[in-house]
Amino acid sequence: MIRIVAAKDFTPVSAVDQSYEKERDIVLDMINQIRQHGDAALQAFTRRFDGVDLTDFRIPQHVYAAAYQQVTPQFTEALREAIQNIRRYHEAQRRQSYMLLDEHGTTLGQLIRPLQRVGVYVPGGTAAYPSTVLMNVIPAQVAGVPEIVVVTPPDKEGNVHPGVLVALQELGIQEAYRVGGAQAVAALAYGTESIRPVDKIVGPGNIYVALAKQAVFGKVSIESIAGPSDILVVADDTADPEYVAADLLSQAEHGELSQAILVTPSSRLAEQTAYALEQQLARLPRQEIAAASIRNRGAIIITSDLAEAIEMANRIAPEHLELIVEEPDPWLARIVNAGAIFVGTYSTEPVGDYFCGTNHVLPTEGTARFSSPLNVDDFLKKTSLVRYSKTALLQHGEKIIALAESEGLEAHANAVRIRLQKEDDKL
Ligand code: HSO
Ligand code: ZN
Repeated sequence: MIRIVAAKDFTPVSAVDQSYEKERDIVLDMINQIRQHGDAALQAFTRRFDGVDLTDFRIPQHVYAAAYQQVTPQFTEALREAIQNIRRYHEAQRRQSYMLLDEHGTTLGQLIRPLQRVGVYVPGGTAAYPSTVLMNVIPAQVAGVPEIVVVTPPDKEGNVHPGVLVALQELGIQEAYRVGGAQAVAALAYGTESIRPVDKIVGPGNIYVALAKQAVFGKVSIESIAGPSDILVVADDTADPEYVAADLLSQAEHGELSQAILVTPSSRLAEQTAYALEQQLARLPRQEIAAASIRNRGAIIITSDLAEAIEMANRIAPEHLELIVEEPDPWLARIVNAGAIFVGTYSTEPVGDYFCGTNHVLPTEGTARFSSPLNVDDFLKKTSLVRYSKTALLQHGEKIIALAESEGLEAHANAVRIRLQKEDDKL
């Protein structure tokens, strides 16, 4: 069922086939409602979209303890170990402020400061992923963000996914609200009576959440707009087709618009992977979603050699790139566009989704050409520091005056000139 094509005949299928005008209008109106009516609007939207009437959005403390009873001890154990791994990986991303001193006693610096208040959107429904809580919260914590607030939609009873609650508790998140959708994004951006506004909103969500994040960008920062997940496997004859098929399906099951692609010079691997894919697909609980994804956007691309396969990968700029070839290192060096690279038979993509420590919030839809995995820098900002000395100003003042005058900005020139004159008078 998956299409097998020669590299020259491959045309990529985009996930974005419409402009979402209607949805955008709805979202803009919702944001206005939240800005005008605050909690009252939040309550009305929660009633309409989540089917539950809430007056208190804050997740009460007692539900966390109860959540541990609803997950398995293995889950909690695994989650704890994943937290440690993710923390260790992200701690290596910490940055230092720096200072440059010169002989005139001038100091120029770059100060690194964490954002003060960050909102994390955690999706609900079938996409309620405790792993996503870890991937968004931990880099913020490592950056030193003092206030991290989480929002997540409630179910019809007003409850939140127990795995998500356990994750929040394990990370020590104190401030979490049962609100979701565009209304939650609007509340985080503009604030309501019960939710104070944040400086940045991160986290995946449906199209309404994505459009809302886009709409509030500028008032607050956002990390990116998450598209459907994708994977591209570059493999040669040495790869096991059953492994390759399993890895393709691991991302295909995310959604009908997810993209799973194998690029290989081996037509034998292509045929065998297509066969294995059918076999495995038939046994998957989410086979409808995965099959639709394979039908919509899946492909096996046959190239003339590995060099062409790598070229193709760079052009597609996948979110996840698996490199399963006999000698990966020389090829690795030639990959320039990928969110995350998984090298070798045992680096199957879910290792990164859940456990090894790298972030699973990655650039999708070819945006790996210009953006990076979510990381500690996303939660830091820089401030420049200037400490000019008298000697330096006396030495360089005339140059600054000349530059200011060339721009016709006399007040700029004056700010320097007045100092030069006064210092001169003192002599
Ligand atoms: N592969 C997804 C993340 C995820 N997978 C969460 C499972 N849970 C985007 O990189
Ligand atoms: Zn995944």
